[in-house]
Amino acid sequence: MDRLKCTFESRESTTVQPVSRKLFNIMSAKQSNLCVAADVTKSAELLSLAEKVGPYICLLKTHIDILSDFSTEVVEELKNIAVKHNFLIFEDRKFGDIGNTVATQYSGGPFNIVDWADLVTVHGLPGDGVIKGLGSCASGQPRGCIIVSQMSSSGTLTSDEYIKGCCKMAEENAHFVIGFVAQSNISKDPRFIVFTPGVQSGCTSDVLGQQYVTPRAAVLERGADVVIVGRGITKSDDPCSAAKHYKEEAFKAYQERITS
Ligand code: S5P
Repeated sequence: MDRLKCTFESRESTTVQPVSRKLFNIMSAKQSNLCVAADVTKSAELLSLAEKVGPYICLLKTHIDILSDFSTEVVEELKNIAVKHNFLIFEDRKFGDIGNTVATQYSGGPFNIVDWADLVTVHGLPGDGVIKGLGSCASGQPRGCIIVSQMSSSGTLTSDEYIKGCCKMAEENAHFVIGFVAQSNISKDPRFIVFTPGVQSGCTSDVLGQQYVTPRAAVLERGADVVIVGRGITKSDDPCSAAKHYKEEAFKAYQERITS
């Protein structure tokens, strides 16, 4: 079974990982493979954006440490909005340390991420202790991680060998790993979900090394299952219509891929 040719619906039954199953289910039900990167710095902005884009997304990605006014109330509110609009929450923490350290970062500090984020990102660099460390904190809650295996930024050090190592790590830890952040078709395994950031229509880069492709190219040429769109939506005059537009483009490309 080639990941690129399978429907999200059929892929749900290939895995027992609870967050993967939930995400495949949401993607099929909402016909959305769009994740919005909610890179805003005020809690009110985050909640207002989540309300606006909620109907069109399967996932909302946060960088919770950029909020200048973080409080536990904001994550409580965010969880309510996620339930209301049926999307999952993904904290892009990019954990990259030894297991013991990431476990305390995940389940403590001001953010207590394990309490509210369905998904988090990890770097493969430390080896699979990072995954085991996070997994040890889940205590029965449905939680999972995504391995950042290949980056969108120019000059990235994610070599082919590194990517292979990340894939092996995912296979050996599939109870907690739900997929990869990547820029190409790095895995055919239908259990794993490929998330591709660096997506924007009508713009190819920013001034700090970010590189963009269109949602269509991400899905059809690079093998993305889920496209991650930040400023293409958050900086638009109308984030609601922009989210609707990206959702439709990305899902149409996915439908073309599975039927071609
Ligand atoms: O390789 C990567 C991995 C990630 S998770 N490149 C990325 O840009 N990201 C994240 O995706 C990044 O941290 C940001 O939150 C988002 C892209 O935002 P945009 O505004 O450039 O679309």
